[in-house]
Amino acid sequence: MKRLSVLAVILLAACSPKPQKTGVEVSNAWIKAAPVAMKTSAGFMVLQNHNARPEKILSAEFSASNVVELHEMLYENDMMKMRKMDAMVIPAKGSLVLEPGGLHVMFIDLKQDLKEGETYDITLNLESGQKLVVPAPVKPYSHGGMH
Ligand SMILES: [Cu+2]
Repeated sequence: MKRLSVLAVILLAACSPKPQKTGVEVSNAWIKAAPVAMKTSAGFMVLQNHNARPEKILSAEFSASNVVELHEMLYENDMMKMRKMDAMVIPAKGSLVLEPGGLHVMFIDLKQDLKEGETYDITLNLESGQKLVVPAPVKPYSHGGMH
């Protein structure tokens, strides 16, 4: 009987669900290398929302530029344009990809060169009140001036 209850405990432990991830997880963050004369750069990353409700990025902070905006790229009259967004939504139990040619965190009026090998924090202010500090390495990207 004793042996049985021990076995039951072991089985219970093995079958109990793994601790569920919560919150927003960030991966593959990077910043486009740019000399200060270029004036602008952009940050990219993948955001994974483990929560059962959507999360919103309301704004972002970056120490190496005077202005930080949330941007999207879109085609309008056959022209690639960038547009400022009021917020970015990370779907419940879903992900949001910030990548060249799409969504990005826009850094305007750079204060300094952003050189390959450096790492800067991008801070995201979420609707839930959480401040997400994302360390992002600077990487070269040579596909034109647009983000
Ligand atoms: Cu932009």
